[in-house]
Amino acid sequence: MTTPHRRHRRGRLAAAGGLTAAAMAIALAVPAQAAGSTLQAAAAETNRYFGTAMAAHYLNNSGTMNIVNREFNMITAENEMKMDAMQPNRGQFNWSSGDRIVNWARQNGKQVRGHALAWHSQQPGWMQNMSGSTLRTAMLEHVTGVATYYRGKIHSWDVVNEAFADGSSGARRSSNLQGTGNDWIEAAFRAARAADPGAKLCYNDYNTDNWSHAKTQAVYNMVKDFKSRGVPIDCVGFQAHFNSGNPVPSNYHTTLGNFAALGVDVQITELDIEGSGNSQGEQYRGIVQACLSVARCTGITVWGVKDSDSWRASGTPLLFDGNGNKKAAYNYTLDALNAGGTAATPGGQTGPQPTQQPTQQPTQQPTQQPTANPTTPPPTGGGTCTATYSEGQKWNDRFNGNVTIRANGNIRSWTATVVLPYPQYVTSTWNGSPTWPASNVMVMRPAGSGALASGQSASFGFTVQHGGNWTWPTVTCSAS
Ligand code: 9MR
Repeated sequence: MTTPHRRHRRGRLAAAGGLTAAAMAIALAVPAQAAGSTLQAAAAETNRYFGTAMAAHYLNNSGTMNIVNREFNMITAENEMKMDAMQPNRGQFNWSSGDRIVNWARQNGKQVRGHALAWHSQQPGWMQNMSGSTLRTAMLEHVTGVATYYRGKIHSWDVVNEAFADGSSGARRSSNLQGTGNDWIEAAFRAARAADPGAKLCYNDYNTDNWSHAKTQAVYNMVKDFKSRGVPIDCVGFQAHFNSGNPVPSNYHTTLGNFAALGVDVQITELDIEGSGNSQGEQYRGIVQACLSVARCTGITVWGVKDSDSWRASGTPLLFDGNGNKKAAYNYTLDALNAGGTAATPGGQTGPQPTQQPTQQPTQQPTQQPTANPTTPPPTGGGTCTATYSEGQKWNDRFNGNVTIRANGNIRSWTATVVLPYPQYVTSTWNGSPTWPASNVMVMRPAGSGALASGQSASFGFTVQHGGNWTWPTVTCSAS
């Protein structure tokens, strides 16, 4: 074995532990000169993951699987969890191909990016000719069915994939899903959140890398709008498929940073760059550097292992050649990861997790009612808010929930969105003014002015008829 023992040991630690806090703490504690000898170990030095797409046929190739196991700690199924694979006949889900990949990943300490819940492409035949409310219902049933089945096993879901048009229009892509109404994307996100509150929910697209492109701006504006209205979005995926006609833009760090500033994680989700030699390597380095310059750029995934497995094999776009040898692009990538950068600080999900709530008792909150502070309204807004759910009283058939809204910076007002998992519904509310954009969504606004100075809190509450589902509702908050 030619690898120095110390370096080898670090790689194994990160591989065995995935992104556990312990593994990261160990990785972060290692001096800079002890460079990570694998992609996952080097990425873990700045608290990031390094992933690959994986097709089911990789499992039959031990050489490829050795590379996957050694180098990567995040797995995306290349095709096996798409709509056509998951629900080949309406109402009849087929988990077998997705399970092979998810199970292998979990058994080997890897995390999983789910790809993709709703997309105009790779729809099963029965869905392709659907339209209107029939399609909307079928799409939501698909999102709910798949996200529920994989609940708790997915790090991030690509909830909606490629919904914007290319070119200068900045418009949505026309598709059967778009034809069901402009709100189809947010409906998909709400359904995904209700089905798996623990997964980060991403919008994923390509040609969104250059900050000055209309498509980039259009996606940015959608995410900004979603955040302002409390639509549950946690991350934006940048596919990052590049070639000579579509090179890595020099302003990539600007794009990633601007999206992150909206309050979402950003992830490079399908990286491949056609080319060879040093020029290909330099472009890979540019991507790594852009990600490492943005704290909320939390990980990079390449779209396959060996060039020969790529969806565009003739462009030799990946990090390993057809024999599994490391290319120059691999070395550039590893070196750029080892050079370090801003440590990643992933955001939490915008709604609390069911298991995280019991410590936050509503009894702590009465002194922080909105009525306690209307005499000192902040002069300006601009802050953000955090919504925290806490359990209230429980009965056989219903429970009370309390939500604390805390201002981070002065805010003029706030809006909280409560998403209820099926079949729950709200029977009463207090200390707020509710509206109902969907049967399982309550939007709560302050009964009074809603102004809070930085650090101040307000609270509201509600009673839920749970119908046997004891999962707590998820709550998000936006401020003005
Ligand atoms: O790599 C995937 C390829 O095997 C499939 O034939 C193709 C079908 O659309 O999808 C490829 O993956 C795509 C991904 O799901 C979404 N972004 C673009 C990827 C490359 O086409």
